[in-house]
Amino acid sequence: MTRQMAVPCTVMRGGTSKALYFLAEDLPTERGARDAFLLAAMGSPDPREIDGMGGGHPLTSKVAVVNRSIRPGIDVDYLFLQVWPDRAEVSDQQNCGNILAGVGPFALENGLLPAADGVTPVAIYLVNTDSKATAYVETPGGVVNYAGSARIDGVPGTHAPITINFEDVSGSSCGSLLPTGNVTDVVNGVEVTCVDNGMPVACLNASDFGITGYETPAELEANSELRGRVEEIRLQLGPLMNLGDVTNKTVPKMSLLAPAKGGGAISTRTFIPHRVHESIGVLGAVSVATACVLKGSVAEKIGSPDTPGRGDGAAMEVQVEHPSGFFTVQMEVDNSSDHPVVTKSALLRTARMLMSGSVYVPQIFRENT
Ligand code: NQM
Repeated sequence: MTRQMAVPCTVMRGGTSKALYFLAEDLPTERGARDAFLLAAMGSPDPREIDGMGGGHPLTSKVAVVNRSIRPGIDVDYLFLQVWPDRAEVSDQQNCGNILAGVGPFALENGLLPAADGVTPVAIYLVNTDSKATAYVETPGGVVNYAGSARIDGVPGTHAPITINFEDVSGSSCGSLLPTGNVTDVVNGVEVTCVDNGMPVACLNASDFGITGYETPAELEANSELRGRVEEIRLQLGPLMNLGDVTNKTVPKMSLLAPAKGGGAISTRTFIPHRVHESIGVLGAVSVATACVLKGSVAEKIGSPDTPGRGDGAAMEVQVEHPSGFFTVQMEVDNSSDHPVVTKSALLRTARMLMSGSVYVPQIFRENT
C-alpha cells in the first residue's frame, strides 16, 4: 500500500501570482530531494498540473521558502522557486516580487517575528539575488489584516495594502544595471535595451515584430512566428547579459513595448519568457520603469515624453501599462552621472492567505526529508 506524506504548507496569493509557502525547516534540505518533493506537490510535469496544487501556468506554479534570518537587520530570508508546469524543473534563477508580497503575512502568521499593533515592517532578505526589501504589513491588535481598500490591477476586489520598498536591487542578477554595458544593442537586426533593476528584462519595440503591442496574451501566445523570433533573441541575450545559457532559465523576461494608451508612461506585453504575463511582474515593472528614464533606451524612445519627473531627478512615479491595467512604480533617481541611477523603488501590492494546512505527496519522498 502506498501512503501519502503530509507537509505543512500555506497557499497565498501574492500580488497577481499564487504560491505554496513553506517554512524551510519543513522541506528536504538536499536540493534534489527538495525539488522532487516540490514537483510532486505541484503536479509537474503536466501542462495542467492536474495531480497537484499548481495551476498550470507559471504565475500559479510558484514556491516561497521562508525562514527566520540570522542576518543583522533582517527578519526573514525568502527563497523563490519557479516550478515549470510542463517540465520537471525547479528554478531559483529569478526573484519574484509578487510572491514577495505574501512573505510578510506568512512570516507573521507563523510567528517568525512579533507583530506590532498597527503596521509591522518586515525586513526580508531575497536569497535568489542577495538583496533586501522591506514590506509593511497591516497588523491591528497584532493580527495580520487582509481586508482593505487597496486595489491592484489583475486582482479582483480590494484588500489591505502592502507597501514594499526595495533597496539596492540594481544589477542583482546580471551584475550591473546595464548588463551588456550598452543602453541599446542590436540583436538579429532588432534594437534592444537590457536592464536589470531587480529582474533581467529585455525591452523591445513591439512594432519591430510587426505587432501593435496591444494584443492580448492569448493572441501573442498563438503567434508561433513571433514566439520563435522573441526566443531566438532571448537565447542570444543570455551570455550578453551575463546569464549564460538561458535555454532552461526563466530570465531574461522579454517585454514588447508600445506607446502608452491609457495615460501611463508605456505599454507592455511581457514574455516570462514563454507564456505571456497577464499583467507584469513586480521587479519586471521596476526594470521597465527604469528603462523609461534611461536616455536613448528603447523604452525612453517609445515612452510618453511627459513621464513624471523624467530626466529631472528625485522622486517620480512611472505608470507601466500591461494587459490588465497599470502598475505604478515609485522611484528615486539620482541624475548626477551620465546615466540615471535608481536609488530606491517602492510599490503597492496586496496578498491574501487562502489556505493553511498540509500538502500531500506520495510516501516515496519520505526518505528524502
Ligand atoms: O518580476 C512573473 C510575477 C512574476 C515575477 C514573472 C515578479 C517580478 O508576476 O518580480 O513578480 O515575470 O515570471 O509573479
